Amino acid sequence: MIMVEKLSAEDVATALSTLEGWSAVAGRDAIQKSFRFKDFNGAFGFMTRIAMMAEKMDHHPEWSNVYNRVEITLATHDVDGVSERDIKLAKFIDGI
Ligand code: H2B
Repeated sequence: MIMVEKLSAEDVATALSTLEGWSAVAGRDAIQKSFRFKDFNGAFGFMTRIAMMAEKMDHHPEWSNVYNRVEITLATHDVDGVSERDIKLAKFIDGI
């Protein structure tokens, strides 16, 4: 199994400064971002692309969808915090 390390609060802050629109979740070691699309099709197409990458990475988002909105929280459950996997997935998501 590939080991993954929990990022320190300082490392998370540094990583967040390289990302657009992601912020730390209050009261929890995780990062979040909200997305809005034209309609449900736009939102679900976006989610489908993330789902395929999540399976490939074996790293999955916590998310919810209401019509054209998608709320995403990223955390690494194995370390109970944020790891490089979350930053990598956040960058992929922003590239869609
Ligand atoms: N996703 C996330 N976000 N964090 C994890 O720790 C995690 C995961 N672990 N997806 C993976 C699956 C693990 O449960 C499986 C068994 O590899």
